[in-house]
Amino acid sequence: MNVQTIMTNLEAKHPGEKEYLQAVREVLESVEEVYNQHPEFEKAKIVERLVEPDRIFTFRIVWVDDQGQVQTNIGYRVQYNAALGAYKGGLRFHPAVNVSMLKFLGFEQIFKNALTNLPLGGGKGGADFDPTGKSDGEIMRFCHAFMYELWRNIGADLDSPAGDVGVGGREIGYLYGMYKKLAREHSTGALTGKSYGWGGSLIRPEATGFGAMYYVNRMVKQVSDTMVGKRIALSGFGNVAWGAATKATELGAKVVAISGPDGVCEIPEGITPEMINYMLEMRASNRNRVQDMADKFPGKAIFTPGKKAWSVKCDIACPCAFQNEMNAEDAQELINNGVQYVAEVSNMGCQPGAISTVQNAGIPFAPGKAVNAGGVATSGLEICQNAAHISWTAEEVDAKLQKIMNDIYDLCIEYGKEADGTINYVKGANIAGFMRVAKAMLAQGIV
Ligand code: 2IT
Repeated sequence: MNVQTIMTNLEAKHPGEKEYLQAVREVLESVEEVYNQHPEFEKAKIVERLVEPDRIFTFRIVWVDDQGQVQTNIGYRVQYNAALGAYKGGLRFHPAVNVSMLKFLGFEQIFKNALTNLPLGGGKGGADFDPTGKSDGEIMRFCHAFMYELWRNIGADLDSPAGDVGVGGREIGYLYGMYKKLAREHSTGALTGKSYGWGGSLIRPEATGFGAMYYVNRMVKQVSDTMVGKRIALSGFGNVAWGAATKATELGAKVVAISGPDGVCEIPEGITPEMINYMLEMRASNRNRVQDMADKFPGKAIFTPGKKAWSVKCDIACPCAFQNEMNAEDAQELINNGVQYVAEVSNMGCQPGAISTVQNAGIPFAPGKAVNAGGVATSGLEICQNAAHISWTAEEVDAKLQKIMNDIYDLCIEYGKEADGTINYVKGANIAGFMRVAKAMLAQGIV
């Protein structure tokens, strides 16, 4: 494989799909050397097959808003790769959703799911629907209309969507309600992130954030350091940031910043359990404003409009909100302020320039597909429970999640250790995930 040749062809075939091309380039650059030691990969054209999704569904969604106006949106499901299992990955509702975004997320999902060592293929979907300012009734009608189109293409052994940005427990409930009605079967494995009591798994809401902090805890231990007293800056205030803030605080760290599209809240004394709880209300309100935290906790949370979480002095920086939310200048500001670790929790949260700035400064950087894999891993555990018609305790799920995150961490070390002893977590995660998928594709022949 020659990465440049492949990228030139892809750029010509998929002009303008910037995020997709960025995600593919990162993986190919990581695996190039190992790939070229395996002539059987080249012969079976593994990379050329892997970069194109198996299929993409695009559909129109119509619904009626609270004013009685007819609204039209576009929905998608990218079924990327099923070498390791049925397609699995979230649904994103956000106005910027397009094919390129879902292709990059789906591509990342393949390797992330492979890292969990559970039988999960890769997929992603969503719609250009903006939940900001929508009423509960509007959310329900939109979710129902979305599922009216999607339902025939999903199923427990076919494709199992979950939440992502803009899709949480409430949305999964509405989506499942319509799925069940149309499919005429209570097949809980067709969606994950369900509420506890009708097929949902305990710990799934917390899992992405918990898993991320289990991983960060290992990064810190790697250099004989401790989480106790560490100042952590998180971006976002959604489900992922909420879980991360909970576990970070439990591990003795201090979350000193959360952020939103409107600016950043600095929390000099560290986030409190009351504030962590309030994050859930902020998300459910659909106001999409982090300033609400400062209004609710005056003096404890200090709001600065227009600033990112990366402007706050911290030891550990964790993007938890959206792709490309940290650029090279942000990374430099963090380094100038003494950051010691950067762990990407959001998918592709850091721009390539941010990653190289951090790595070149000798600061450990871990990529989203490893750090945030606890979310989809726990979705995999939810599917296991659904298939067996059982429900594990929170302790049981958490123990399995911890084991999976520890195993992912060990894999990243195994494949990412450089000759000089330093660890390239990006390379480690990409090679480990890729090898699992490539070997399965080889074993299954040319399909
Ligand atoms: O990015 C992700 O891994 C998710 N949004 C969760 C996917 C899942 O199927 O649980």
